[in-house]
Amino acid sequence: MERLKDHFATKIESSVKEVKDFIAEHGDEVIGEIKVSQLYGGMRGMTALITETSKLDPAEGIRFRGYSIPELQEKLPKYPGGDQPLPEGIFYLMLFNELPDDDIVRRVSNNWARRAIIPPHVFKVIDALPSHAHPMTQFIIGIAALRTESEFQKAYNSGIPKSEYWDPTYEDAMNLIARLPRLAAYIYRRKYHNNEHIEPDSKLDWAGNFAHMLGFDNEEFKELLRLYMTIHVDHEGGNVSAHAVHLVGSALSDPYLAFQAGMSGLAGPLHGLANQEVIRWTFAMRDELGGGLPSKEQIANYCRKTLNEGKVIPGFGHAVLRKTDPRYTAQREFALKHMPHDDLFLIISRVYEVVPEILQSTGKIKNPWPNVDAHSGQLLMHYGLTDYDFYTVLFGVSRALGTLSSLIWDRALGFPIERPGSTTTELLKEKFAK
Ligand code: CMX
Repeated sequence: MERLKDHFATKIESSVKEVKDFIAEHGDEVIGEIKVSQLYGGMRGMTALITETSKLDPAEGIRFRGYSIPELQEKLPKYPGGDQPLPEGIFYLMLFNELPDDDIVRRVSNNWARRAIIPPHVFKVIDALPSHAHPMTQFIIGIAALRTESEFQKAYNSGIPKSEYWDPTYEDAMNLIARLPRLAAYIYRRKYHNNEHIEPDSKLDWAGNFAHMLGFDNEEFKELLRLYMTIHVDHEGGNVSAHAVHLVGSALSDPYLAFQAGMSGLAGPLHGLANQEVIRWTFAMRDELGGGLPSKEQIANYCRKTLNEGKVIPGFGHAVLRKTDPRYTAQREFALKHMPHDDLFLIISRVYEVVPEILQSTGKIKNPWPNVDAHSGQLLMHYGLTDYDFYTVLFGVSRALGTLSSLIWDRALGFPIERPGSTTTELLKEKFAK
């Protein structure tokens, strides 16, 4: 067995015992109540899942295995000469619950580089799609085509016992993570760069190589992608993409099927697609106002118009968070350091000054503050990645790290098939009429 997997195997027994003992001692205790309004309201605030890799606090934001984003920016290993964390590090932290050192991160990098082989039929499947197919459509179909490589499927068919499910899940997860940058870069170069593809450079780190295959060898862009790939990994278990991966995986659908389901959720405009929508909305505003930096009043009027048309202002609001998303702040700091005078950054900053008050004034929006998607497009635009309908694919590549490390733990801990109950309005009415 390889060293990383070997190390993971040593963690399983004690974790399984810990969970078993905990359930034996506290299994009958109550952690909350469910209100009727929550059944109709997208289960907001209802703790119903175990996701070990990260926890979202409404007031403070995300913590990965207890560490905030600024803490991780300080503590996780960096690329030589760089100052942003390497995504290999946050993956290791989420999966192993240990902070990695430089050596371990290099091992993860090398491990993924070895696994990053995509069979030719996957490219043929992508090539069969019309080039106008949305990049997320191509990404989801590419993941489905990669499923021919599933180790879990093979192992299940050969009758592997339940106690070993985690092993082929680990293999599939690691292979998929290793291959996604290549798949995403293929989609990008096919759609926007005349099908001119760039060979991987296995000497680079995972995100650096991804930037290289996309066609961006600028060191600053590579640093951006390392940050981007780190902060988008995970947002506890209840968001649509993470929940979908967990739910579909719970049927023992292999990681390719489970992750594909998650990506179908991420492609929705209220979730990950918001990163493309932010740029679309901002450009439409800029164009309507005649270009340049709009005044606060112009932005406010444009926001009111958006709301009056019954649309959302993309990049603002959150189902859990009740403050500015620390992932937004991390990106804003990157912009302040590297491009404080960028035209689009000035617009995004001014939008940040105007939108919360307008959203608050509607009286119905629980969180008027910006989320992760309000900023990411501006940074990518600055370095020339201007094809914004590709942005959600970048989010998706990163989200693999959190959702798939969680899925490995789901199998290691032997979590059952997910099957919550449902009821009907009629039955609820009857219940409360009594
Ligand atoms: N613009 C306009 N209206 C908004 C809004 C926004 N940015 N955010 C919330 N609202 C509205 C809701 O649509 C809802 O309206 P109705 O009562 O008429 O249905 C009302 O305010 C209350 O919503 P909420 O409880 O504050 O927010 P939800 O938990 O229901 O939804 C979210 C959360 C993110 C879907 C929502 O804020 C939104 O649509 N934001 C814009 C899209 C976006 O940026 N999504 C990305 C989120 C991060 C990610 O997953 O990537």
